[in-house]
Amino acid sequence: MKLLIAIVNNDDSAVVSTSLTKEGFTVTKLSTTGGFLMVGNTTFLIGAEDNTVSKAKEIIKTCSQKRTRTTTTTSGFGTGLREDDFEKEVSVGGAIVFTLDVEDVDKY
Ligand code: 2BA
Repeated sequence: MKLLIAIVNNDDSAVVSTSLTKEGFTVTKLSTTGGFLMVGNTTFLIGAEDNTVSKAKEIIKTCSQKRTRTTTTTSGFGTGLREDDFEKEVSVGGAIVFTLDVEDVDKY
């Protein structure tokens, strides 16, 4: 079994979640914040059998759009965003997916 940690744009999270569950995946959705832009994104935890991992990744890829964002907030200053990062265009997403080996799963 693998654990997928998928970080997606908030605007795509509903369709990602619906599409995954429709295909039989079990997902946990976390509200998270990107450390650079300091805006909300969504992190999914997905426990998937090895032979279904590529299907889950395909769904996430299909449902996640790439966007351009401008750093118009000063909320990150002092926590990572530097002053010369202000009003800089960055490309965000589609999705970042980490794939981890799962040693064991216990369900009580
Ligand atoms: P943020 O950290 O808010 O980053 C938003 C976008 O800003 C990134 O898009 C990237 O284009 C740019 N960026 C991030 N850090 C930067 C830096 N130190 N200097 C210059 N530009 C930077 P994505 O790469 O698509 O990432 C979207 C979100 O996914 C990130 O939001 C973060 O929450 C997460 N993420 C991406 N890579 C990660 C990683 N290696 N580890 C943990 N989280 C990651």
